[in-house]
Amino acid sequence: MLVLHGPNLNLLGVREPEIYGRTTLAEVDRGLIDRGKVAGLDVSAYQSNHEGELVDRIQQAGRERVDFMLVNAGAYTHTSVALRDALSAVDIPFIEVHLSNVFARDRFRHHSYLSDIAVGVVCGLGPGSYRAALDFVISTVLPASTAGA
Ligand code: CA2
Repeated sequence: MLVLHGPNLNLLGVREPEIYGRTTLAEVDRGLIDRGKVAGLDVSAYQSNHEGELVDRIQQAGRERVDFMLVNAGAYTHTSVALRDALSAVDIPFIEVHLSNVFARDRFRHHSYLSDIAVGVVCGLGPGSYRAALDFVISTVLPASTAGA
């Protein structure tokens, strides 16, 4: 499973802790990787501030036949047809994740180019948004996809 982080999320835990908390991105990733390992799930993570690099990583995930993704596209959530097209093209199921409650913030954050093609959306729980999404994958999605294997 791949966790994809978009622009500025590398600043997590370093800037604006009142909105995004004090946990760093490395700590978020470590928590997900460790939780995955306990469940027998290989979790890798990738962050980029560049739209094209995120598109490239999604296409690579398609070639690697990645089974599931957690996607926090950051601000590109609200702007990027390119990320939407890439996610549609690879056809890998994904959960859209946000640290903050985007619906309690600026109106322009209420629209997402990704939500309607996502399995689901988790927002507002801080790093717990990623954990909740991962727990869903571990308990619901992957057991079904490996049933009978
Ligand atoms: O709440 C989220 O996870 C967001 O995806 C974060 C994006 C924002 O544009 C979305 O509307 C919601 C912004 C990421 C910026 O991350 C920072 C982290 C720490 C300090 C500054 C920025």
